[in-house]
Amino acid sequence: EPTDSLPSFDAIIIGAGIAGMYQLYRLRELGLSVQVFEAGSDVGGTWYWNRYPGARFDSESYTYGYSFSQELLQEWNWSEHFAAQPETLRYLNHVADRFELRPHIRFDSRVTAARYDEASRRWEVMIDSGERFRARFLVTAIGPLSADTLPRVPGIRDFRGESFHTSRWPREPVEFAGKRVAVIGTGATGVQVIQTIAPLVGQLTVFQRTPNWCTPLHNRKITEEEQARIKANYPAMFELLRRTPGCYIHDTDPRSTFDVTPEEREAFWEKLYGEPGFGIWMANFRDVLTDPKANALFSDFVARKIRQRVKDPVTAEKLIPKNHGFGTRRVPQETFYYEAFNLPHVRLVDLQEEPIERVTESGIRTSAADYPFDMIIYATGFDAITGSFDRIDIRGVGGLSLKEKWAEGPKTYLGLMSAGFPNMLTIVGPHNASTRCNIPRCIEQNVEWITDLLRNARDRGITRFEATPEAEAEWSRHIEELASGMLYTQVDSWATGVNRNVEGKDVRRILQYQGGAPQYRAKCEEVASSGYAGMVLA
Ligand code: NA7
Repeated sequence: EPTDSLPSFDAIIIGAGIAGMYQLYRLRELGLSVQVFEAGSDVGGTWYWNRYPGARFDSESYTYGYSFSQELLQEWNWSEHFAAQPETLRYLNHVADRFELRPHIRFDSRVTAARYDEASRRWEVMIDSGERFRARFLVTAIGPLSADTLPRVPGIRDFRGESFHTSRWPREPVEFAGKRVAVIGTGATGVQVIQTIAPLVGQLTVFQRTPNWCTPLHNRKITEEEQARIKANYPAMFELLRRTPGCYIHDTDPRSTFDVTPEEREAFWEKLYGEPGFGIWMANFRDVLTDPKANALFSDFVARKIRQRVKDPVTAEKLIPKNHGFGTRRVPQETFYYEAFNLPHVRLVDLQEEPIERVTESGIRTSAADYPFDMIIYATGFDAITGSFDRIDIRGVGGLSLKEKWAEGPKTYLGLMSAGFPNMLTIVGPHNASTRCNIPRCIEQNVEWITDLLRNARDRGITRFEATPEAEAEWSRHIEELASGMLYTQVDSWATGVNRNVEGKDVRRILQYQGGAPQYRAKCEEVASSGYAGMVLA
């Protein structure tokens, strides 16, 4: 088929999650013709795919919803301070219906390739049916944690029981009663699954490679009174979220750990441990995530909590991280996680002592034993931040491959674009503040910045824009500089791009903007108001 007869749009958006839906809303408002392609059968992205038992927010529900519509804010009632996945998916469906987004979204359509054509200054996009489409602008809204990964061990396909990756959980109900269940992985996902299914299963075996520092979520229902207060307070709350580094209601404590007496310190940490949400991570003393001594003291506080909550001292020691400090990896939020290990039918297998050798027809074989199972749950995470890009064959000017360009680490300008890939924008891309953020807040900022750029392009008749290599190099320097004082850069995790299940992803890279959302927002605004410095518009 000749290229110029392909269905053509002003913009193509990849993904109909929180980011893609909002970008669609804004570009349609601008009067552009927009087509969204979504791999899933419905809207919701992360909340469409992650239906595993126990999936829920770690952000306060009312801080997470979209902020762009007063009507939406006032009409939606969150039922809990930290809503569970089914409620969030209902919310996103409500948004899609309310703003009539579905007619512009094509479901069950995974984008496999995108190629920039210089002659026409357009992108050509291919989906898994083989169909092709064209658009002036391409916006990726493909999620930082959407490319799921499985362990690189033999035999995964041989297993005869049920097996699921948490982010590919079936839509039909899964029965647990009486079953012998394995969970591999103890990240934020594994923790939610384990604490939820432990009381339901016949027998639970947790395969842990690295323990994490988990802290209590303290979730509860929102009362009618609270509901009214939340709705009346939205403007002030969003003002606060604009000021805090991660757009949470929790703001860093300006004091150092060493400004106070040991007694005051202990009392403050007790208070944080008893409060809901991420305050313990984000509103702790300012040096807990940067000063190794402060970090060690607080890690010791949490270790004592774990020892108090887990009855068997051997299991307790295994659940306490030894090689990384508190908060240097994503902190899983839990309810009953540590107590689950006190149940007689729950056991912990430490993969540092006995690594998995293979999956068999009937279960899992480690170097020490054969464990029989009816079900294996892979809570093994994602090829984070760049993985979703690597899975699409994206080609820029002269056939340049994005995957190859980013092989040693991403190169971007503002985390929103990459030189050599004109007219392409990356919501929640690498080097963006979004993955250190209460994500919808940073998504809204990304989307609004992109919308302003495309409005500008439309009004000024601009058909091509691209970041300059110099601006990109400068941004990379800035990113590295911001990350340099942070303890998390010395630890393997998805945030540093390490995933040994993926070829070539065994070295740490700087993938995130560490300056905080307010500073990031200011940088983006500066670029826009200077007439897009660092970019060539033509
Ligand atoms: P994470 O946080 O990347 O956790 C994945 C877990 O799976 C982690 O405990 C890994 O151990 C473990 N894992 C991965 N591969 C293997 C193999 N091959 N063998 C044994 N164990 C393995 O992903 P989540 O889904 O929990 O959370 C992702 C984010 O989504 C989360 O931070 C939230 O922000 C939302 P490891 O630590 O690598 O030793």
